Amino acid sequence: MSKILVIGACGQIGIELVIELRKLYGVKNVIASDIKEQCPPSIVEGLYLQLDIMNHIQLEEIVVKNDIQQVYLLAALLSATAEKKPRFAWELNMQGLFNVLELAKNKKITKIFWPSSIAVFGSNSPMDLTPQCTIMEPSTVYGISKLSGERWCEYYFKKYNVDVRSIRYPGLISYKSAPGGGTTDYAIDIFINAVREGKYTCYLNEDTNLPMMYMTDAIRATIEIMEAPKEQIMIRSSYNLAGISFNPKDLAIEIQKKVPDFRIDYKPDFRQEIADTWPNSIDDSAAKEDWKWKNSVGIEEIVKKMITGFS
Ligand code: NAD
Ligand code: AKB
Repeated sequence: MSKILVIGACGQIGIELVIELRKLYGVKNVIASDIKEQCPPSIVEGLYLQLDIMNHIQLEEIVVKNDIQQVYLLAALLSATAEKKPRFAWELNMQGLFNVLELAKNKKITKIFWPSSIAVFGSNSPMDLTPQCTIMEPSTVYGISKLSGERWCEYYFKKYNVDVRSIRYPGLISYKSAPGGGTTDYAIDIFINAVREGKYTCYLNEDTNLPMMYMTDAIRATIEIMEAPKEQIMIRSSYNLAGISFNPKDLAIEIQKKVPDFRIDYKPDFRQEIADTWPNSIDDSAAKEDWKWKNSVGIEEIVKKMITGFS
């Protein structure tokens, strides 16, 4: 079997994706890579390579030497971190994508997964059930890089027949690995603090609704879109994907059902400004129609899993 390369494998999504891909395709067929020198213990049983995605020569060497056919490109700076290093974020988020798209254009690999985000939308987009195609004027460097990336993915598909597939992930919730500097990270931090301290100071206002999803659903969606027959993938920029939507107050109320003494207060910081430009909820009917996407984990189950996970 030809091999799969996951780039950015040590991150929040990468760790769980590598584990699932290895279950499906075999440990020896899924190579984990990241700029980090060492990989986390949970993915240590398979091959791990240190790779800087900015280095296209090293990337091509790894791809050719290991007979890689599919690449999952996860390396990026997320919204909050990117605002602190805008130029570097732009370079990493764009150059990394170009390096992988070029490999496919030159027929060194056959399929790419590259994630976009709800950050592609902006304050002029409809906030509720944000449609697949609508006004998109992101105001963060992260959102600008994701929207540009989407346009390039579609361009490489149309011009060079590159089989690139993409999802606009909402905020992802998980306990197996730490989040990487996003605006939606409060929905993870809140659980760590609820379990360990019984209280949490939230950096978003109580009524800030955002689209969210439990990690297992996001991983399933990722594998499902990659497994779908080519002709079912009608959108080559990126698909809207919806899980559930809630705000910090809703989440705190759910947590109090399990941790009755849990207390929350609110001290909004710069991430509030980012969240205010993102959708409250997402219309993912295109993903449902084209490759039969269906979310499965709701808020009660998320709270149960997260509290158990951090206890
Ligand atoms: P993360 O920050 O947790 O992980 C990113 C990984 O990339 C890290 O392990 C980091 O070491 C690695 N990396 C950074 N620079 C690199 C380089 N030059 N070469 C190789 N590796 C490098 O991010 P994540 O949450 O796992 O997100 C993965 C992707 O999914 C990103 O593109 C992100 O924009 C997208 N996404 C994530 C979410 C979410 O909620 N986690 C939501 C929407 C989109
Ligand atoms: C972030 O908050 O930056 C990410 C995302 C929604 O893209 N979680």
